[in-house]
Amino acid sequence: MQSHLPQRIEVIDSHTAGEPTRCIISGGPQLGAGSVAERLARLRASHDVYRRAVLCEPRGSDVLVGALLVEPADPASAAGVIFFNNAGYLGMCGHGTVGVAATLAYLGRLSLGRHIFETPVGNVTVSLAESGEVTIGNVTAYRHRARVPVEVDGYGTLYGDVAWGGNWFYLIEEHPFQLLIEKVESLTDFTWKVRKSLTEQGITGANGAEIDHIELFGSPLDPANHSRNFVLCPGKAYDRSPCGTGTSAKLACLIADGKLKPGQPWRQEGILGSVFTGCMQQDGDRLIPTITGSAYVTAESSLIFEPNDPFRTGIST
Ligand code: PYC
Repeated sequence: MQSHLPQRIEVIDSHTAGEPTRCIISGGPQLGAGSVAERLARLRASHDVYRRAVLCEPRGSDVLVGALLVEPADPASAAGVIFFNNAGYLGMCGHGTVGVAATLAYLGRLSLGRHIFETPVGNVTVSLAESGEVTIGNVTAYRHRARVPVEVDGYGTLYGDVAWGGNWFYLIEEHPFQLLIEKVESLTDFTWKVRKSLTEQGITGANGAEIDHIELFGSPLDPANHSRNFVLCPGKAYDRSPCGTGTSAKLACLIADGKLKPGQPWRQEGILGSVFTGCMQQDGDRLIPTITGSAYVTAESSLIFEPNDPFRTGIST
């Protein structure tokens, strides 16, 4: 059964390193019991109107990432969370997890220390420090394929790694661009072409999964950092933050190339100059990326959906 929007949905907005997150606090759909992945399947099949109404214009924008809080399957977990954007749903979201932690702390619902959040792609840990800094222990990240060629119209053959960091990424080191905010339009055009070329040429993540994030790397502007990136998100917006899942994918590639050791910090600078500190931690035979960053609450709002509003369910293209 398709669901109908309520008249009001309560949200808290935050930004993490410049990238916004809109967390639905109340008024979300009833998704029943089960794992967060099962509830995402129900949200996608029967309640997608919530995503469009909350995230897309006129109430949202292409840049926003949404976070729907759901009851965790395990009562010992602090929260279940489903992330979404203007184009669809995300497996995990690093900046969004930091934003949700800051939001729950703002509401007095998350204490200092270590907690578990359940996501559709697995459990992550969230450690809230007294400074407000949040460290995520992400799902396992790995490089799926190294130096995969793709033909891109106007650019010839490019090479990139395909890696998982909670979402699928194509990571490019060699490209003709300077990673500067004033070049964002050409960076977006280029990475969008890469994304379409990957799809056309059948280049995918494991089990045919679509690669929906493209990541470019370059030298950092601040010598205290190790690298700078530009990340294109699935709905064609660029990530204002250094991207938590993208940094996790990068850590997996660095480890696979022997360029980083477990426990060694990696300071990833994003296109705005904001930084996530990443580190690959050995946990038995698993490698767990940790990402540290800070988020700030920017608004506490009621979204209103008047019954006669022709755009009450959002403008989606
Ligand atoms: O931080 O993982 C992230 C992310 C994914 C898309 C936007 N931000």
